[in-house]
Amino acid sequence: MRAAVAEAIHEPVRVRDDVTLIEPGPHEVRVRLHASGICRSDLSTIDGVLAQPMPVVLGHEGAGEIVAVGSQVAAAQVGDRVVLAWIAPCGACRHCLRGEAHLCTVHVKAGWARPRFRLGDTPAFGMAGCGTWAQETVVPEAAAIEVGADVPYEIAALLGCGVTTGVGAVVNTAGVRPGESVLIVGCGGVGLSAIQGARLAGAGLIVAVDPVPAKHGLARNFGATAACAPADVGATLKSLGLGRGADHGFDVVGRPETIRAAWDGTRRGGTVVVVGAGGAARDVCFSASELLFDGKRLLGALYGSADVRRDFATLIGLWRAGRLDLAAMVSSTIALDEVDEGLRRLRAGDAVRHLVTFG
Ligand code: PAD
Ligand code: ZN
Repeated sequence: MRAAVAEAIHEPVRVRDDVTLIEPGPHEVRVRLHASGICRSDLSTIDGVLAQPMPVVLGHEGAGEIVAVGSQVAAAQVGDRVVLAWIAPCGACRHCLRGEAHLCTVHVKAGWARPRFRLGDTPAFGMAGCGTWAQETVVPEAAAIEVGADVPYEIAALLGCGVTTGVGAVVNTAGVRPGESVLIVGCGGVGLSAIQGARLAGAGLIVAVDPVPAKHGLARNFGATAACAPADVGATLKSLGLGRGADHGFDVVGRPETIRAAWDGTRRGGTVVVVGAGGAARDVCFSASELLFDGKRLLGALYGSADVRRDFATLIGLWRAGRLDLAAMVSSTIALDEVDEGLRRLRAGDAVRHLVTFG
């Protein structure tokens, strides 16, 4: 079958047609992909910012239908329409039992121990345990979450990463309450989802920051009160009566300076949430004094602190009720062969989400 593969960092992504899959294990399912988003984390894998074992079939934000199930699969059935979760809760580890399903590593590690793709004779991994830029993939049953047959694949795919992460960072990680003020640094697919999350949580003022002017109109469309360039954050907050900072600040870029911008734009006692996925070699500076005396809470929002078993259904409910705009998140749909162009446009900052579709 065909799949888009990164063989080494900084190498161009190649669409190969000699990719094969292992047979699903007893608790695994094989999924035929219909739609898959291009997320910045795919680009960060190619750039070596996010470490992934290679060669890797890219893509981790996908939806499709189950075409085969392992011998001990409990509930999933051939024909089910599913969204793939890149952190699938095992349900039994310490994190799962503590209600921290987003920190479960059981299935992630299994994907590293037993790569599910082959390039000729060479084993290849699936990005973040998924590998959704492929016609088909094999994942644990727990990673294939059923959605109703009424949910178009192009809509369902978005839940696999960006929307769940952005909305979840606001609702689950920060716990934004009605009337509170929010600062969002970075207005890509995840940041715009965070803006939608802030609107859903009933936030008062929502301030969006992005260097790309075209993102400002989009941010306002999704619910931001104001949008500005990075250099203008202080003045914009002040003009809205938030001179001491917003109640909650979100970094949705993942660079030291944007994490700092989120921290600096948050009031004393407020919550600072890191959503962006930065590299292991990048340090962020905080003084010992400010960490204590500013009394801010600094939180990481891995996968929007989501429990996919709960949150995918909640988000679909909001979409069905017309309260979560998923169609507007899609900038374009492209074929697998055009994935390079989608990556180039994401890098240039002109995309919300490009969706790879498989017909
Ligand atoms: P994206 O490239 O679509 O959006 C990033 C946005 O940041 C773009 O609009 C840029 O213009 C903007 N930007 C760049 N520099 C600045 C700056 N100095 N100040 C403000 N904005 C800036 O990416 P995305 O939305 O797909 O992903 C955003 C980040 O979230 C990225 O680091 C990705 O890897 C990470 C991510 N994290 C998780 C998670 O589990 N926490 C999940 C998915 C993605
Ligand atoms: Zn992602």
